[in-house]
Amino acid sequence: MFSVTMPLAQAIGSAPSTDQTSLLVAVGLAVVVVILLVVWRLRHKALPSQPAADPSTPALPSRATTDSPSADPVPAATSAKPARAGRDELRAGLAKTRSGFIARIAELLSKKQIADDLLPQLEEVLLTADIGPKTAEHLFSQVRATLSRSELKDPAAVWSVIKEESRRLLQVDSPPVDFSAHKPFVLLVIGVNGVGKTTTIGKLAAQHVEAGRKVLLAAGDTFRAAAVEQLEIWGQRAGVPVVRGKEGGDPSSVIFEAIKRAQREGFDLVIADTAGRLHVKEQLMAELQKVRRVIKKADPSAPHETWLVLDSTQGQNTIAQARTFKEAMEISGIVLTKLDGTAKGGVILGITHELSVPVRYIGVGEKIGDLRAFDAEDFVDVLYDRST
Ligand SMILES: Nc1nc2c(ncn2[C@@H]2O[C@H](COP(=O)(O)OP(=O)(O)O)[C@@H](O)[C@H]2O)c(=O)[nH]1
Ligand SMILES: [Mg+2]
Repeated sequence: MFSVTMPLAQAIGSAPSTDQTSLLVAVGLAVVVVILLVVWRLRHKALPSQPAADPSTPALPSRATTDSPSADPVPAATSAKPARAGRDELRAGLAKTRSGFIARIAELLSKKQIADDLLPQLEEVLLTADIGPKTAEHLFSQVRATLSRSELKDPAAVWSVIKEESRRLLQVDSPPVDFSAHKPFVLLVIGVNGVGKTTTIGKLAAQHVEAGRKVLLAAGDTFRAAAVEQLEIWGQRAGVPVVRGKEGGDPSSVIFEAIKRAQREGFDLVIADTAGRLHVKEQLMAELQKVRRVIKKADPSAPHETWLVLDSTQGQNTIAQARTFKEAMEISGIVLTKLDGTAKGGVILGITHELSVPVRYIGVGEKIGDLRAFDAEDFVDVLYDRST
């Protein structure tokens, strides 16, 4: 600056010629333009553009604003979808399933033009895919019915029909759960032993606590002391109390007591655990039906949701289990666990296809955060993603 302004001052003082004057004006203008450019650039660096809202951290209303029924902040299954958040975690959770039948279909369709004997091969892959024979036949017949002879030679067209039909099967038409519709809201969790009921309840409790709800757990698996202790450990992790009865006592009365306490003490949500191992199937179903009747004595509108937990590592067995439970109980949702540990996750298609019950959550690990609200769009996109 100094070296420029000094000659300028000197030049003005010594009455310059017209040529010198225009040269000096030009230099002066250039300097001003350079200074303005530098200032403009610095300002832009200092003021970055408005950041886009972070989709992974949706703003939850504070507790004070959640009392109105329409302002339900609730977790996952009901909240506005945190757009595409956690896709990588879902991809990791589905890695094994993606390497199973999906990879085999992809391999079959990997050539630019498919050979004439594609259809029998495709049928075989689908039938051995752990999605259940009924669903396999359904997908196969959709491919045949939708595509013309020439389209059947186009791998992208075949892939797209399978993917879109899978999406349709998973999108069971069912309204999302409104956990603020009742107080206390009673969620009954059922399923055979070892499928992940207690673990799922612990994870769910943590999510609802995070959403600002007052949660009470009912230790309805009274047959094993260890089952009650396990629920208590989850209760501590999630920071919620657990109602327990005597070992070997009546599960119905424990759940009844929990609902009564929730009514007295203003809890928002009661999640009831149940036993899954009884000697005979009929005995288990009769026990669960009794639980349901007794719950109705505490609150005639309850249970507000009954979720069946199924273990995806059991493959097609889960479809048979789901059928049995559905015959005995009204089931409003499915939780499919252990997707992280199996290539048999495609069974989810068979479950929703045969039962028309919505999948509410999926378990993708043993940790407290490893329970994801099920989103058919995301699930199918990740399952059928061929980019990796
Ligand atoms: N890998 C994995 N393990 C799970 C998942 N959910 C539950 N488990 C495990 O499955 C086992 C049985 O779970 P538990 O909740 O006791 O089943 P319950 O008998 O139905 O109550 C435990 O070792 C859990 O840690 C999951 O999503 N992924
Ligand atoms: Mg249990």
